[in-house]
Order: sequence, then structure tokens, then C-alpha cells
Amino acid sequence: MGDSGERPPAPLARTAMAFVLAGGRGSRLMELTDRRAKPAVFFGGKSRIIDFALSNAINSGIRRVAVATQYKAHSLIRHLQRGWNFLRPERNESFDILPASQRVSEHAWYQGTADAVFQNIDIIEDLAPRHIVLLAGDHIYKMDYEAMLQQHVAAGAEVTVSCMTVPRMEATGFGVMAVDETGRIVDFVEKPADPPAIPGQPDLALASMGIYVFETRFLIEQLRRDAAHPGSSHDFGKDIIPHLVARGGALAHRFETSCVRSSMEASPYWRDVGTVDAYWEANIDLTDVIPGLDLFDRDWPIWTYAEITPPAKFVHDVAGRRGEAVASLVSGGCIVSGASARRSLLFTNVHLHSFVKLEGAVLLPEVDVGRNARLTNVVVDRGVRIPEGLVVGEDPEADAARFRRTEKGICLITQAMLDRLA
Ligand code: ADQ
Ligand code: ADP
Repeated sequence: MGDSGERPPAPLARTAMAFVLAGGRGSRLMELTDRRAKPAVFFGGKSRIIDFALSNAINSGIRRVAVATQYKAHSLIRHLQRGWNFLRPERNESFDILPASQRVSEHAWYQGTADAVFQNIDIIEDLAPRHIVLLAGDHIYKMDYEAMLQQHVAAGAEVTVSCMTVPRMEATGFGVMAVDETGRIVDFVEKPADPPAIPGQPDLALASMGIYVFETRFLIEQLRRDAAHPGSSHDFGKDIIPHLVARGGALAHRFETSCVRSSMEASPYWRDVGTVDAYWEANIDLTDVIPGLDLFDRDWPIWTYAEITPPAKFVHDVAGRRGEAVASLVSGGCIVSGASARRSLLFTNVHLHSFVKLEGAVLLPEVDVGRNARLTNVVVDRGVRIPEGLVVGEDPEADAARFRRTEKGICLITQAMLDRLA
């Protein structure tokens, strides 16, 4: 290949800041978000959901990160402090946790996503990043934000919005857009009851992923304008983005062009894991021989805080039968003692006792499963002690009476539910 003489464009991530919105509740995850915000919910054996957005930022080359927190933020803040405090001001890097703290007005927590950024304008101005990449802390995906920054600058857009095609009937929970042949967004409706289809593709819609790129100065101007607007709900999807689309300044960025895929991943992967069913399925899918999401991709590592644990251990039960796990992920510190697990995910420090049988089980850290228990298609919250002989997943009515059973028949089990039975 000859040298064209053209220099590659200068990277933009290094002078950008990732601003992660991590304050929402995620109420459809039921009891999993009773005590922690959705971004702090465990995922994939070792990580928490927010680790994906943060790892994407770091892997893209971004070295300034801020996380706005609000709802039940303790578990999230503790995780961020333990795992994500390696960015150093001495290297012109920064990591800021920004809890809603009534900094602007003594009467207002973060009113909406735009207000969560507005209330921190002084901190952003101090750090003076050239661009802001706005992210949600609650999605599972691998994406190179540098590609999106480059497209934004090359096109001279006011805002660039990342998007992907979704089945039209599933688009009711998204911002749905129409684009012209240049990629300009010509229409945008937030969470429409009857989502508009992509022209010529009646079953598909173009959905916003809630990822936005702005030049910092322009974003601040828009936030100030929005804050002064009496009718605004101070939300990106409801207020800021529709306003910029109407001005003709909004550009669509196709996720397909910047999603990161290892040789194993067949198609672009993005999950909301916003319901217990979606959460169970996305976790269990990781046990597939060829999973849709490759956590073993060394070119795009998902960083997290991980406790230092001994290796997972498999031992015979009292009668000399083996402890085994097949088609499963087993994290450090686990002990599988004469139990058998199939198509299951054991997070850190899970203990299975003799004669336990698991099938389709997602066990969060420190779960202890007593002898003879049989669990099928379950999600068990952190630290739960499953009593000896408990059977879940074989009698729908009994399950629904005792636990949170979803339409698809997945049971979510928390300690409070078990305590009520005792
Ligand atoms: P939603 O995800 O429904 O839609 P929203 O509930 O505002 O929008 O949440 C966006 C992010 O902001 C989440 O990560 C949430 O945790 C966080 N958040 C919410 N309120 C917050 C607050 N007060 N303070 C701090 N953080 C807060 C958005 C867009 C849609 C788009 C979807 C894609 O509005 O257009 O299609 O994301 O998932
Ligand atoms: P994680 O999200 O890491 O699992 P924990 O389960 O330790 O975190 O706790 C999540 C949040 O719930 C923390 O704010 C913790 O202080 C709080 N918490 C833990 N146990 C209880 C409890 N029994 N009652 C009320 N709050 C609790």
C-alpha cells in the first residue's frame, strides 16, 4: 500500500470528557434496585453495569470522566471509589463523582438529565474539555467513542446522537429519529406510543441510544438556555435534543460504525438489561459456546473493582460425588462442593453445598446455597442464604407466591423474601 501522504486525524478523545448519567432508578429491575442504582447492579460474573460505559470511555482514550449520581448512590459510589480512582490530575486526567447535592439551588436535586449536567457546569468549565461525550451508565455494549467524536467534528454538527435499528414495536421506550441521506436528524420523538418506521422498512425504527457528543461551549450555552425555559423538564431526550433537531444541527451516528467486536462476536451487541427477564437472559447468554458479548476480548477489556479472592474450587461431596459446573461461568472465591451447575453464572464468593442442583441460575456475590436445594431459572441477590432443600423453578404457583416471578418464569430471590417465609 502506498503512502497517501495524508496524516491521520488527531485523536479527540484525549481532550474530551465523558459525563456519565448514573442517577436513574431502573425500577423495572424490581428488588435488584431496592438498595442500589441500576448502574451499580452486578453483571457478567465480576462487573457492574456501569463498568461497560466507563471501560468504553477509557478504551476510547478518554481520560476525563465524571459520573452524576442520585438515586441510592451508596453502592455505586463505593464501587467507583474502589475501582475507578486511577485517573490522576498530575497527568491531566480526572475522575469526579458528582452526587446531586443541591449545589445550584437549595430546593433542587437533579430535575432531569440536562439538569444533572447543568448543576455541574462550574466543574466542567474548570476542567475545560473540548468535547463532552454524554453517556448513560446503564447499558451493556462495547463502543469506540473516538469514531463518534471524529464524525461530529468532520460534519460540524451541533450535537451527534448515536443510534441503532430496533424492531419498531420495541422502540416505544426510546427516542426515535428520522434522518436524511446526509445523516442529519430531521425528526425526533421521545418514547412515541406508535414509533415511526424507517422509510421502506416498516418493521424497523431508528432508536437513540442516549449517547450524545457536544462541543463543551455549545452544550453549556444550551443548558443555560434550557434552564431558563419555564416549560422545560430539563431532559436531553425530551427537551434539548428535539430543540437542536428543529434547528437542523443534529447528526446521527450509526452504532454499527463504532461498536467494538472481537472475532467471536457475530453482530453488534447492545443491551439495556432493564427488566429481570432481560437481565437474566443477558447474563445466561454469556454461558453460550459462542456468546453475543465476548468478555474475553483482550483488546477491549472491561475494567472493574474486583475483590482479591482465591481461585474457584470444586470438591467432592460427602458421598464422594464430584462437584461440577458445565456451560457456566464461575468467578473467584467460589466453592462448588458436591453440587452441579449447568448454564449458570456464579459471581464472586458463591458457595454451593452438597447435592445442590442449578440450571439457568444467576447467583450474585456471596450467595450461599444450602444442601439439596434445586434452583432453576433464578436470579439470587447478593449475600442471600438459600436454605437447605429449597426448590425453585418447578412449581410456578408456589414460586409466584414466595418470590418475584416474571412472565417468562424467572424467579428473583432476595433475603427479605426468604425471611418472610421463615
Ligand atoms: P431513558 O433511558 O429512558 O431514555 P432517562 O430515564 O432520562 O432516559 O435516563 C438516561 C440516563 O440518565 C440513565 O442512565 C439514568 O440512570 C440517568 N438519569 C436519569 N435521571 C437522572 C438524574 N436526575 N440524575 C442523574 N442521572 C439521571 C434515554 C433517552 C432516549 C434514548 C434512551 C436510550 O432520553 O431518547 O432512546 O435513553 O436508552
Ligand atoms: P452492593 O450493591 O455492593 O451489593 P450492598 O448489598 O452491600 O451493596 O448494599 C447496597 C446498599 O444497601 C448500600 O447502600 C448498603 O449500605 C445498603 N444496605 C445493605 N444492606 C441493607 C439492609 N439490610 N437494609 C438497608 N440497607 C442496606
